[in-house]
Formats: sequence, structure tokens, C-alpha cells
Amino acid sequence: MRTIVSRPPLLAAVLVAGAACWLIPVRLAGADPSPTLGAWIAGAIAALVLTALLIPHARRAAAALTDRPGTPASPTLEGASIGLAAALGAGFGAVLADAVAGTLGRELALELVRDVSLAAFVTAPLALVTLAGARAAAPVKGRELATEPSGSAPARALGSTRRGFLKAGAGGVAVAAVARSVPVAAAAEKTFHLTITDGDIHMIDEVPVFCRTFAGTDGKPQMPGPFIGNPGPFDTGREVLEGDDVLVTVTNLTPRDHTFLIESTGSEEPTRPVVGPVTIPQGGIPVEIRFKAPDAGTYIYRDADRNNRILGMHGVMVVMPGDGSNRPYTNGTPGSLTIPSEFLAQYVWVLHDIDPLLGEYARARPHQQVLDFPFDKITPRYFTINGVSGVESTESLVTVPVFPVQDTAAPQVGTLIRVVNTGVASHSPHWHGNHVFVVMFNERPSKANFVIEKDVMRIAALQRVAVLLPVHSGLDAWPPLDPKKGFEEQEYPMHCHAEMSQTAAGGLYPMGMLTDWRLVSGPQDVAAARARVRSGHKTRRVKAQIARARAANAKKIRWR
Ligand SMILES: [Cu+2]
Repeated sequence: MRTIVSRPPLLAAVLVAGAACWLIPVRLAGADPSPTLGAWIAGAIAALVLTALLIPHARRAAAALTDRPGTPASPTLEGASIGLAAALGAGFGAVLADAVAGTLGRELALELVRDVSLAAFVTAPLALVTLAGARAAAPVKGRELATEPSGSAPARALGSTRRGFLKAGAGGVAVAAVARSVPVAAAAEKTFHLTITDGDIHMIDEVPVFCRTFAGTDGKPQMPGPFIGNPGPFDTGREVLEGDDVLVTVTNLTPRDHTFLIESTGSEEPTRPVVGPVTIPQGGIPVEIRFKAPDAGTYIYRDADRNNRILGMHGVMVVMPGDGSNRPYTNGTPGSLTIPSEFLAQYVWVLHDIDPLLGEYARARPHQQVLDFPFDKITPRYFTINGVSGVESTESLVTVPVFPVQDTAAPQVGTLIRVVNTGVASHSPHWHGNHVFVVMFNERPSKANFVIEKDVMRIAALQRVAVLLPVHSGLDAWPPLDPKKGFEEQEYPMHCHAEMSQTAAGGLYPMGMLTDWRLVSGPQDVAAARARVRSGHKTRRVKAQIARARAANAKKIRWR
């Protein structure tokens, strides 16, 4: 299939033959006089030549329509373009056959349009299938990717592209290459795989923003990157306990080098790193990073370069206490606050700021590892929690804690929320409904016999704050919520007090950094409340509103 696609005459022959198989019988069945066999053959030869000549132009036209200059078009776009070229060739051939046989009607243009449309019925799907088949058949090998120069010329010659390939099989390559270079991982070692990639991520208003980031399990760019350790409910990943042997393999599928850093403090520059910065060279060979899990706590992994981190190269590592308890750290850590009870569940809120202009700057410089984009020019326009914002984060169970009112007799209390700022702005989460207890700041437990109760907590860039949110209404709230009397649901917002963060795209309010937490009267009500959260109802409504507003605007601009 690849040979067919890479040679225009062969591809033209396949497409024209397909068109003829449809055009000729349709014409024979019609009422109009049909050309003779000799005339059809002459027409077919002309169609063949014209199509073969048109195919390279069709390819160029498709590439010109692609959103990323210098990147080959998608198989769909290229297939449609080539299919149209073949339909033009076949239509012209049919008209020529008519002319040779003397069966040409008076409406020459009309006949040409009819024959082109008839041919397109066959050539468009045929071209799409052939191209898709050729791409699927292109060999995918870790070694080829590893030795591939950054211009990605060999990949293109195969009819594949680096980018198309990244999207299709990032996970596959990582696994194949790891199998080659890692003999047998020790049984006790906790292994995590990260893949560095880049590409567009769509914001709440459907605007695509270019990101340098880590890939999700589907191979697509994801922000934040996959967790190291288990962040909380609904995640089936392994937990990392302090002192565990951890192996992180990082595979870089971009055409530039990157770095990998886990810093224990909140400092931009590494001062007390757990890991790195380790260089992760381009080329797709996984780099193995082995380390002992540090003290229990919340850590940020990231590219050591700030611009790359803002562009999306960050994620979170959650380390649980060595005694296996549901506490932010092991009780008895000298000088630290004793946490009397275990928590019911934990959540991680990754706060991030996104600047689309920085994204475009990076898109235009795929080979530049360190972008010369000054810090004071960074202007975030999207503010996310766990990669989503506005209504979308209020409809995510990963982000929204839902609990029955605390049973005072239960041994476990409240929910731990690890708030992590991977962005550049300072953020100030404000919890409605109750106060939170600050139990950790960065890598440090709170001091013994001293716990701060907060409503609003300032969290600067790279800081991590773990708070315990009691799952009952505030003790000073009146009237207090009485679960015995029953109530359907209490929905409390959490929003950031840095006001620009409450918008998206410079004005879409309130579509920024906010979420909810919810209380129900008893365990029997949790399932229904969770179903309401994940219904996606508000998100669909808001996205439809945004789409309508955009369409109305586009109309205005057209008529002006
Ligand atoms: Cu507030």
C-alpha cells in the first residue's frame, strides 16, 4: 500500500480504475448516448495522465491547509484532496471520451460537473482508504525513532510523520523501548512511565493552546502530567510510600532536549533536589531515573526551565507516610503537629496558569529547548485546576469532594486536599462552607501544637499546601446542618481570590480557577450527588452558549 501511495502514477491508476468502474456503468444505464469502448480507453488514458500530474499539487494544497506549517497534512485532508484531484481527472477523461465518440452534449460545463461528481463518489473514499492503509502499514520501531534526525525526513518518506506517529503510538514506543533497555525491574521498585510530547490542548472556550507537556495514557498531550504515586479517589495507580524505591522512565518524543527535576523546596532553582535536573535527550530512548521516595508529602516534578513548566511540563508526586496510614506525614516526626485522626480521602488540586502567546512562541520554535521569552511578558489567559476550568472543574469527581456530613463517632475525619501551584501567579484559594486546617507547607509538616485555620490561603508559584477540610458545615454556621433532619445537598464553592484567575480568555467570567465541594446528609445520598456532579450538564450548556456567541460574532464580522 505504501508503494502505491508514494508513486503518483500508481495511485492515479488505482483511483481512475475505481472511478471508471462506477462512471461507465452509470453512463451506460443512463438515457444519454454513451461513448464507444475505444473512446472510453482514450478518456481513461487522459484521466490517468491528468490525475498523476494533479496528485502532487493536491498534496501541497492539503499541506498548505494544515494548521502547522512544515508538517504534512492529516491522512483525511490529504485523502480528500487527492480524491478530488482524481475526480477532476476522471471527469475530464469522461468528457474527452464523449468528445472522441461525438456524444458530447451542448452543456459542456454541466456534463463535466456531472462526471466529476460521479467520479468523486468513488475516488474520495478510495483515496482516504488507501492513505489510511498506507499510514497504518508504516513500520513503527523505537530504534528508527531514536536515530531519526530532528528534521524527521525519513519518517516522512515512509508516508508517516513524527507528529502523526506521536499521536498514534507514544505509549507503544515507550513500552517497546523500555522492554529493550530495562532487563527486569526489581519486584519492590515502583515504576512510572512519563512521555514528553507537545501539541494542542483545548481550553474551556474550545480555543486550542499549544503545550509542551507529558502524554496521558492515550498518548495525547495532558496537563498536568500523569501522577507519580496515587493522588486520591478514582485513581488506580500505585501508592508511593516514603523510602520506597522508585523508577521513573522518561521518554522524550520531541525534537529537542528537556530536563527532569523534582525539587523538595518551593524554589525555582534547584536547592534541595530529590531528583535532577536530569537531561532527557530527544530521540525517544527512555531515561531511567531511580531514587528513594523522600519524606511523605506533595512534590512537583517539572522541566527545570520555567517556560517549559508553564507550557505544561509539570506533574505531581504524592508520597504517603511509611506506616501506611491515611495521614499527610508520619506522626511522631520531631517538632511536627500530631495529626490525631486519619483522613477519609485525599484530593490533589493542581493550579496552573496558561499563556496562549507563549504557546504560539513555542509552536514556532520546535527545536529550541530554552525559549527566550522574558518572564515579564508572560500573561496567563487561562487558569485551571487539574487541567480544566470554570464549570468543567465543578463537574469533575477528581476535583470535587462529595461527602456525607461527618459522623462524629467515625475514626476517620475530613478530606485532605493537596493544593499545588505549578503556574507563575500567586493564587489564593478560598473555601466556602468551612475553614481548613493547614497541615503541610511545601515539604514541611506544620509545627507541633500549632495549626492554622484558614479560609483563604495564599499559595505562590511552586508552593504546595496540604489542608484538612472537615466535612461538616462550619461550627460557627447558623443554623448548623443537621443530618438527622435530612437535606438534599449543600454545594460550596472554592474559588481563587486573585481575581484575574476567575476569567478565561481575558473576560469569560466565571470560567477560571474555581471548583466546588459538596455535603449530603448521609452515605445513602453520596451516589446520587456524585452522579449530579459528573453529569456534565453545566459544561455542555456553557460550551453551547460559547459556540453560539462565537457564531453570532462571526456573522457580524462577515456582514460588516
Ligand atoms: Cu471568596
